[in-house]
Amino acid sequence: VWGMIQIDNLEELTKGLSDREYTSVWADINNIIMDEIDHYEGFIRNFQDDMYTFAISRGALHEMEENGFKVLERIRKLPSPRQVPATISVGISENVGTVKEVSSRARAALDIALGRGGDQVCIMDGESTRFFGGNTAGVEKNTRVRARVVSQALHELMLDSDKILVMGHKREDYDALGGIIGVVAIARTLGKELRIVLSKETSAIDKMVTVLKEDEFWKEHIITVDAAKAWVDANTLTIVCDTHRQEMVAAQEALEISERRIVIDHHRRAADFVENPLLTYLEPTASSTSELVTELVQYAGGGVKLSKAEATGIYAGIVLDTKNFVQQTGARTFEAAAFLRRAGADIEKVKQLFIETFDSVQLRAKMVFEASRTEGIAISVAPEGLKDMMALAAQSADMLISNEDIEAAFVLYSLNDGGIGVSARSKGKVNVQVVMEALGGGGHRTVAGAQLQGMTIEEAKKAILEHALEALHSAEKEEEEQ
Ligand SMILES: [Mn+2]
Repeated sequence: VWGMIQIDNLEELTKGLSDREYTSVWADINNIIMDEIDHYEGFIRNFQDDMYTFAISRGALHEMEENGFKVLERIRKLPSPRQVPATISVGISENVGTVKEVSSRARAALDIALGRGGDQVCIMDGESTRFFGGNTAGVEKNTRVRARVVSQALHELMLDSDKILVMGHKREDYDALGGIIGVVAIARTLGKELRIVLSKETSAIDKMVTVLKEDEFWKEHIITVDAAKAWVDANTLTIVCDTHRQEMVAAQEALEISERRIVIDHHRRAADFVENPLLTYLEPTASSTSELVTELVQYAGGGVKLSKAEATGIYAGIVLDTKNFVQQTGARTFEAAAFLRRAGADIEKVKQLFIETFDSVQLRAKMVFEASRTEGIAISVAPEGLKDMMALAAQSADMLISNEDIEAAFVLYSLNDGGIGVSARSKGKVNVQVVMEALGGGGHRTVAGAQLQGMTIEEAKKAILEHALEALHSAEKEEEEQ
């Protein structure tokens, strides 16, 4: 049985300490580790400040497991000068062929233990992967070390799988898709059966999906939620991007069938979490899942190739979540963007994606948010200075009218000739045709419009509201009389 031990947080433990204090902290930890292996009559060697390799008998491993790896707790309970508990991670491998293989598996097991947040033991015996410990909240480190470790752990877990299913959250956005693309690019090199499941509950990513599907690979490997449920089995490795909430994933049933799950996300930890993941890469300091997977792709090595379309798709994820590099953007965000750009990310294409998606969604949301409501009448005004707002104003009116308490909705926008355009919608009770006709426009009972000249926005709003309330009241009166 071969093993590796790493002290998880020697740097944090000893930051700012004198040499003498450093040595004393290190010696305390070292003694416990050495005693533990001695106790089981094993061989151990310390080969870096924080790294050990050891060999023990099968019987010893068995006993350690029976005892629940008390060594973790003994380390954690050491007095610590900086109030951070010391923790260690242990990777153990047995039964996997040559000494070379067994030692490299031990390294992989250690990476998985670290990837899960450290302070735990991971045992890989060629058939199963078992864990002990992991009781402290993992310290999220703002360094690339973790990206490298996670990349290796991800690689190992993929290698261990026959089938890999990749998904994002329900109603995928560009960041979820960017995460999916990165993971798929890594998985694809390993020759495993691979599927991507999309929820199809949104059209927000359609444009990018269409571009991806120009490539045979993407065309053939995207499946529906139902197909995913039928495809997965307990052994399938399921990788979730851009959410960690079980309720939010694109294909929840498929996720629950598979017992081997990985989460890659940048949102703050919620109470609801994908059940019992093998590996969690949760980095709330990162701008986006797309940024995280870009680093994973970089660490995965030269074999992983991104097509131009794929690099563009991941880049779009970063652009979305950083609102074009102004929000939550760190040095690593730009480094990831630079890597994607070198890989052929097409910035013009990304711009095109957002002209019809991000910008318009935001503008629509703004118009809905800023709507005022008087009884059942909603009125909103498109942001000033923007041209060609007719379609967006109409969509905003559609969104407003789809609310329960709104009977009629009006969205005003600037016309290129200086006039005011009005987009009107009704559920049917209020006849917006009559309202618009009173102002020189026209249309139907539920969909109408007008173009107003020689009025200010305020005057127009006032006039519309008056007519609309009149129409609403007369409709209500009619209802009462019936
Ligand atoms: Mn995101």
